Amino acid sequence: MRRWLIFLAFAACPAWAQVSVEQPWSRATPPGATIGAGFMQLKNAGGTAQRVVGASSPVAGRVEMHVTTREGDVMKMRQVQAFDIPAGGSFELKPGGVHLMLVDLRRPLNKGEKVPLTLKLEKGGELKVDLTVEEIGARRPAQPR
Ligand SMILES: [Cu+2]
Repeated sequence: MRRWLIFLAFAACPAWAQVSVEQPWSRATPPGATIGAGFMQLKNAGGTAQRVVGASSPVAGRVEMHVTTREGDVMKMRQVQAFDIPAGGSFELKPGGVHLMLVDLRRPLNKGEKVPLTLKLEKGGELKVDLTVEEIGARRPAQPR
């Protein structure tokens, strides 16, 4: 009986269900732009660390995970293989920092629309979010949501 209860607890709470996304957003792109960005706050309510190991969106040929580093006066973007969300913690994607890069955009992103995006977690499972598109060059999502 006890073993069964433990099994139920796990079945009802897969690891990926512990991860949530707050304020997913993007920025409008000028005509002809081939890249866009995705920002959000990733939260992990669970007791074990989680990793985002991939992302995809129907509006882009591929979605890369980028970090921004400063080299002298130059800001450079570098692709990474995963975003780590600590147990009980959060991980922020924001302009000038860590972000998702939508590469080979199939069409421009327009202010006010919602762009679907899927995050893939290392421990299995996917998180589907809608990026709210803010104006070109926005530094933060509009408030209130
Ligand atoms: Cu980038």
